[in-house]
Amino acid sequence: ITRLLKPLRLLLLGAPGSGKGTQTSMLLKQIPQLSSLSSGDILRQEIKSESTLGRKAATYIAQGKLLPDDLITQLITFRLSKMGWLKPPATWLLDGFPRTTAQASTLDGILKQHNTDLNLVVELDVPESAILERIENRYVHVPSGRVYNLQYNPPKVPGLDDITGEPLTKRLDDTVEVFKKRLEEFKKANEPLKVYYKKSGLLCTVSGESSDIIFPKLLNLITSKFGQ
Ligand code: G5P
Ligand code: MG
Repeated sequence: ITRLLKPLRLLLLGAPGSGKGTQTSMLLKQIPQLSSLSSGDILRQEIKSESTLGRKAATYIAQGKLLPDDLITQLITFRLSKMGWLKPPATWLLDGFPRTTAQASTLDGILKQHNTDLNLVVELDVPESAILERIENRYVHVPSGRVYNLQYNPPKVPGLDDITGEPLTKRLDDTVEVFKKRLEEFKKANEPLKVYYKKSGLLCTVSGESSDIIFPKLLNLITSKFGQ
């Protein structure tokens, strides 16, 4: 267990399949003070509940395209405010938002209005060759966002979530064709986003072939800056 001595407001960046969700759940286990929010998980819950927003989101997600900036920014900042994360001492982790410079500068503006800010951005740098095969073997539990992989972390009972016993599903964007498109979209948006966070001095990179190699590096980085 790791205790933070200062509030951490962390953004994880990384390609589709790089392990943002995986590192998030590892960090939550290790750092009880931390809470997380994943834009993709929220959108998948909206799709499952067949809300108006969910129906709209599905048309983008199914094609591997990013949602329009204003739509996703409104959705996420509403959640941030509802959860009390805009109040300065909050400690949190964002997975999947912001992912364009427009989203990033809007979020910065909102945080600034509340006298708070992001204070760490970490890019998970995983070779493309390592992530392609992860996606086809991924299964998810939509209500919780828990992620499984048939090789790397299989569920205890095939097809069922470890905690609730509810059925696992495939993501509608985890096909070879859509994955290619997601990767393209990622590369297009990520370069300028990295420049943006490099300018503000927040960007760090953690590299590795697997999540087990990345996790101790990520934890070290966090504890060296925020904890013991
Ligand atoms: P998402 O949901 O944010 P992506 O594409 O950014 O989706 P994804 O696919 O969720 O990212 P991840 O979270 O980085 O990837 O990876 P993961 O789930 O932890 O790991 C992938 C798989 O590999 C899992 O099965 C895991 O068990 C396994 N694994 C992990 N580590 C290892 C390892 O070391 N070895 C092996 N063998 N396996 C491993 O966004 C989805 C869509 O929502 C919209 C967009 O349409 C987007 O495409 N969206 C937004 N649109 C606009 N703006 C935003 N901010 C948006 N956010 C979401
Ligand atoms: Mg994810």
